[in-house]
Amino acid sequence: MGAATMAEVGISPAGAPAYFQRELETLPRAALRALQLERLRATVRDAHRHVPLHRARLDAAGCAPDDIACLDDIVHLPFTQKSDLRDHYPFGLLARPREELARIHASSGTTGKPTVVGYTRGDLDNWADLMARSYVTAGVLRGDVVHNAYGYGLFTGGLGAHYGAERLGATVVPMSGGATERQVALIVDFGARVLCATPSYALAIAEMAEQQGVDLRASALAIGMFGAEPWSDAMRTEIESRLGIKAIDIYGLSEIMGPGVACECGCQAGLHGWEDHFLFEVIDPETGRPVPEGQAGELVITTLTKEALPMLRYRTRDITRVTTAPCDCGRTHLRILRITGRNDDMLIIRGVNVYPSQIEAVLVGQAGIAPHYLLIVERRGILDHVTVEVEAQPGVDPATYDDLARQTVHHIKSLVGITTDVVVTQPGGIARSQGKAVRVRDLRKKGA
Ligand code: DLL
Repeated sequence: MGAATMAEVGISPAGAPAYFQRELETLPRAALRALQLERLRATVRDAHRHVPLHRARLDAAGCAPDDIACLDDIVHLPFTQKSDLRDHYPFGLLARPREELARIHASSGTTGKPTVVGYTRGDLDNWADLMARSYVTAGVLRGDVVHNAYGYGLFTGGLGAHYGAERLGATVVPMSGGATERQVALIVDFGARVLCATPSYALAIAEMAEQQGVDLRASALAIGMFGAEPWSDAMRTEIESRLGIKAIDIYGLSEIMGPGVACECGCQAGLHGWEDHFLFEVIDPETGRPVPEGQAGELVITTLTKEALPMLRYRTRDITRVTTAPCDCGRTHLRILRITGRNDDMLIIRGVNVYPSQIEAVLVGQAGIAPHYLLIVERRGILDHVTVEVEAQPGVDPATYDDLARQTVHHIKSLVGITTDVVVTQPGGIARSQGKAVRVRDLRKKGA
């Protein structure tokens, strides 16, 4: 379905929500599920026919593509995970000949081979539509200046946000990350209404503006499209007040597409996952079984329209909850609640499971403390131990740092339930990110 026929772009008479693809975004849930079933069957058929790994696994599980009678049958399909992509590096999971790829993206991968993903023309077309849909869902209008500070290159953030903005009919400023001083100047000079960046980099931009005496709250900036890393509601409040914008959460992953798999609407009450293109499940990461709606678990995604790289039950490792309750914006697609963190990032401190974002939520907004932090995890004897390095706000007397640290230890203990050491450093003591922030240094891992 082309954008030209469906788009109702930027038509937002006061109060009325604008849609990019109204019919699809507001499809009654029964029709949406029927569409999903049809597309699921086609995807499984395609994967079985063209991808040896999927064929072998489906056959071994006794799942013939034509046996899928209803969406719930998905639980019989085998999972796919990141290591499958690595093990079949670079093109082993493609369902189309390499010659039919229009583009390749890859994740850097700190260990071993990178994860490589490919797109046909049709995949890129759908991606641009879904990103454009996400922009409109967030409140972006045709003709807006979109300042894109996501990294360009193999990372999907830059080009994903770029082509979606072009598809919408916005004016894109292809900045990429870095050169923060210049970012501030161009946001002001070009009249950007929309900022695309990781939340941590958005904060670095806010800080740079403040240091330069530039008040971005007085600029045209109105909306931030922030994602690619976990962030907390406390961080949202901080960024919104410092930039004078509405901060919208956007989610995605390269294995499934890139940014635009799910995006918040103006209600900021969960991210609409685009169910006409993806099937979402939440499972218990231990047992692999689905959990009831509303309960936390690992997000699992099956692609429904991807040609080059169909993914069956991809285990994202991201922990969240979903709801199919109606949303005030009128969109019928389910909502994924804020991603608390990745399974891999979970720390177990004396038996308590902790995500870095929970500690972030305590630090951000605390008087005297700046929202820049690093968690250092090490083994002391038989126990894991966390030291929280966090910055003091500019202007705070260094003589009070120890007091601040003691208060922070107390807050973390009472709100998160773990005992940590806290070290308060001078402003600027923690490295700023230009993309995905590194929040944890794990000294238990070799080479950290
Ligand atoms: O980060 C795609 C993206 C770009 C999304 C720009 C949003 C904006 P990857 O590099 O493959 O792709 O990393 C995907 O990042 O599995 C999550 O763990 C994390 N992530 C992405 N968005 C969010 C979010 C891009 N809104 C991995 N909240 C995912 C929390 C997020 N975590």
